[in-house]
Amino acid sequence: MRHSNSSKPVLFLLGFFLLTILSMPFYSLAKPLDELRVEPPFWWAGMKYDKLQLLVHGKDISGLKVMINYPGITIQDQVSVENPNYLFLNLLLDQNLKPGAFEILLTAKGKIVKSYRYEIRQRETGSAGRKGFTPADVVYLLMPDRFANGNPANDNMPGMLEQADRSKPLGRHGGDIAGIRQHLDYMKDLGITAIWPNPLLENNNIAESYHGYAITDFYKVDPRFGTNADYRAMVEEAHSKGLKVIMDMIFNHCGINHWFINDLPMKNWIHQFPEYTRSNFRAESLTDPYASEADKNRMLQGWFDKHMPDLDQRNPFLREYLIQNSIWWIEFAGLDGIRVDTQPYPYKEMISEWTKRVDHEYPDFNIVGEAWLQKESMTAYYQKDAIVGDGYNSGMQSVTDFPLYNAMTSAFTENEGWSEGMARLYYVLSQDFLYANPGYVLTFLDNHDLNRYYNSIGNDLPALKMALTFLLTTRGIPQIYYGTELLMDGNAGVSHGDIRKDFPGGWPGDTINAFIPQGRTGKQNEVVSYMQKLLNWRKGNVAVTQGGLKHFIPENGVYVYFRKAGDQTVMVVINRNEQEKLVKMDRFAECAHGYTSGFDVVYGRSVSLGQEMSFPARSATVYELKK
Ligand SMILES: [Ca+2]
Ligand SMILES: [Ca+2]
Repeated sequence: MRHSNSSKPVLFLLGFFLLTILSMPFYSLAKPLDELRVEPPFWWAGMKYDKLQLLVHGKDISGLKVMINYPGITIQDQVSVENPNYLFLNLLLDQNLKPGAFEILLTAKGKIVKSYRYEIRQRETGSAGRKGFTPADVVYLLMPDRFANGNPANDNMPGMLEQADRSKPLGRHGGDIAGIRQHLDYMKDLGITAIWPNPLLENNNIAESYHGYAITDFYKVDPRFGTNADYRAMVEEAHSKGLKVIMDMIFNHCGINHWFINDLPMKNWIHQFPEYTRSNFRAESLTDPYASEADKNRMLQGWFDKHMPDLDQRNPFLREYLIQNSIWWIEFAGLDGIRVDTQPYPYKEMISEWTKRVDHEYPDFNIVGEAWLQKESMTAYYQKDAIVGDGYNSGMQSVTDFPLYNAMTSAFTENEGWSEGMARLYYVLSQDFLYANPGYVLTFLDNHDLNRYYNSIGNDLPALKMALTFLLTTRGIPQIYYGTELLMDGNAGVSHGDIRKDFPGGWPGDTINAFIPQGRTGKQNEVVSYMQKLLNWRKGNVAVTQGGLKHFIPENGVYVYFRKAGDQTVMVVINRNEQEKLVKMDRFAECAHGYTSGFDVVYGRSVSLGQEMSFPARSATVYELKK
């Protein structure tokens, strides 16, 4: 049902009426009969996109007439839907719209029944030109509940269903935004340049609310993590230290206790079934030329989990709601990037519309999609300007590189073979012709859903160092999961709690404080300083962060590759063998020709380049080549 209130005489009369009541001194005393919820709760002047959809929620409001009197804002239409507790307002925003505040009045027979004070804010200077994360960044993924508890006073909050209990692997442990802020210097010193916290928005669920992926309010930070203002302050503080912040967003589902799930605007806001129907989790069906509709629908429409209703992004009101929500957070919190959860699970048309809208407002922004897919071709399909597939363009510059992740889990520990060991890396990278932009894939050894890498490789420290070196010097945007530097060990098969352990020292009273060298073991400090060297060096190295890649097929357990930009060349040699290895250099002449020495970036010494060079057992060597 659509109502229109755009006829001119009506507008004139309304305007007159509004001017009259707004000038009355009693007006500020008029209290709404009950609370209205309006989302987005405020907006900004000077956005490029000239429309704004407001979701208005309140008891029995659908028949009320909405009035707004503010220069630069026109109500295009107000829409009632199936549920009488909703109104959707489509507003037109004039390019000359100025910051300020006004009342959204809901009236009946000329009388104000409810009102909401709406605000048009001033954008931050340079907001539209913000720079997203790039291959020059290294992303640190941390689980806020498990990283650091900076404020024990917010561990339990009124109205929140789950209480903190640090003894439960899947319980809430009390980590929060204050904890992240207290350790920004730790992350900066480690050498990472961007942080990706798992979702921080409200998850008011009875259990397992700690992970954040069952959101119950898209506009509110969970009070056990802090406030919206705390989120913003965290971003500001991170920026002041040269760190970017990437927000984790979810468009596929929300939490079963989301306020709008408890009072659905319309039936097709979510996918509903006669009985609980789970997704088949077969993203392959979406690109499979022989896929049945039944399989595709089950994939797209089935619920991710019992407590995660599946949103139907074909619903234009919901689609707009989600798109605006993401733009609201970019603008409000000052984000540098978005990581979008379960990227193939929402309708792909919504994803491409969303990325277009984000790109329209923020042309240099960046988004990484979680595409948990086994094949390079499928991963490539979900990247912006994909050159494989049916012409679909997700508009997403970055996608998670699961094929390389899979290869890395065994490349440095299993025996070398024709297609085993480091050949796995070679095979994955050789498929990069499928990608529109292979340099922008997100590469990782593990994350919050996967076995800890140290676990995957059987607690093999030299293998970890080889893997980290590879991760930080091959193509892509590296992502490191918190605790990798502490050799955290954990198996997702045991429990998700096992791969999401508390960072020692993050809680008051912790007996070990691994944030400082004195609190770490010798092995942990060895990894931390190894990472510090590579990460801090990487920041300024154009060859690795922007340059081309040329590699040589792994032979006899040795993998050699070069990164080159302009006159900067980096040579990486990974020797998997149990013994030191002599390597003949003539094979690499096309890359090494003309260079006379290499500066070892980890050990800080120069070596002359000879006909034959020796590389230590089970190690990776990174040389900056010099003429
Ligand atoms: Ca806390
Ligand atoms: Ca879905």
